[in-house]
Amino acid sequence: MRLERVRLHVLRMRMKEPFRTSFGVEEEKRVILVEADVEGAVGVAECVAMVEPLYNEEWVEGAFLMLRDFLAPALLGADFDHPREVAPKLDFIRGNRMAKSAIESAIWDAYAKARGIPLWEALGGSWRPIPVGISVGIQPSPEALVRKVEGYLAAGYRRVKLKIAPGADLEYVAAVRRAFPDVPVMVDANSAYRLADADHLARLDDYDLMMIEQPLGHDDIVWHARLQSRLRTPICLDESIHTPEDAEKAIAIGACRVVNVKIGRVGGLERSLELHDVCRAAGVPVWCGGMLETGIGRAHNVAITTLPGFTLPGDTAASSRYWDEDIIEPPVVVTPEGTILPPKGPGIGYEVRWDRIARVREAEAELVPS
Ligand code: OSB
Ligand code: MG
Repeated sequence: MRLERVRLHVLRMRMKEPFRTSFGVEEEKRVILVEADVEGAVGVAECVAMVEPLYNEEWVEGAFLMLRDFLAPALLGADFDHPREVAPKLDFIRGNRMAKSAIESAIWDAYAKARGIPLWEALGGSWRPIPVGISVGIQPSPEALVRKVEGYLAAGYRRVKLKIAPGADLEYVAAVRRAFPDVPVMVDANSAYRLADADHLARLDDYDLMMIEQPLGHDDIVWHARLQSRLRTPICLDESIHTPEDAEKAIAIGACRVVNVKIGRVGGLERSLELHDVCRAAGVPVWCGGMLETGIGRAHNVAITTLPGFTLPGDTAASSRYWDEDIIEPPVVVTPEGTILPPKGPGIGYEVRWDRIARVREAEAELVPS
């Protein structure tokens, strides 16, 4: 197999509503799509780097240059037998995992399409309806949050994740718990607390939460272990886990009892499979996180979620969560039972709407072997 051509597309897409976390507000999506030509098949994936480097160190403009000037040139013309060989070829470049993931995941899609099999099958998953939840941004008041959650539960979502931050935590969680005593609820702090807040965070133990995601530093593992020893609520790590080995370390010292898998955060599908395997071997459940993806990123999330270690509902909501008009056909839909049915067609299994993409494209680049 040879990577024959790479095309990059930078899109700007209006989101239905802004998404507020402890680190900022996302009002508009800018996203890089990567197309990879392999064996006459064209694979596609998206780069989940955000407009500003607030979730991690990557950002859209930087990721575009990373892909154009380093990653595509490193892979174009290279020979490989299987997409699992792609990730190691990019190891010589430090970090930049979201950019790496975009090109690697596009090659996986091309590989599956060339063989006429679904991406989930190429990844070793098995078909099943995937239970999904929804991530709810910080709202202006606890009452507003309860109203939002009510709507999402009515739409079928199986669990809700509430974004929290100092000043928007206990009261908000209490209001949701009071309104919906039996609904699976979790919270995500996106690194908004310090270890000194342990007593405050321990008060969350009263609300029977599935887990608290990334309460402490984005680059911390050790203090999370210290904190976990003081909480009944399981800690889930997101930002701190960049590699399968990070997860091994975190699990070894008791820093988390759950792991969030984001394909982009760990550098692609191969690394996601390894992360899944490490957690599964340790008996630690994983679930698939989200990065406000277009349908293309959502499709990759659906595929990885078919692996057996994904035993908790993920953040991969329906296309309609953020988009009036998604760039795939059909859109990702959530059943009234709160599941997504993985498509059975080749590759990601959704058609890409290039006509719609052309209307929201700001820039593009085409790269071929030199
Ligand atoms: O921490 O999981 C997170 C979105 C952007 C950046 C970080 C996170 C999130 C979400 C949203 O929680 C998940 C989604 O709806 O895609
Ligand atoms: Mg998170």
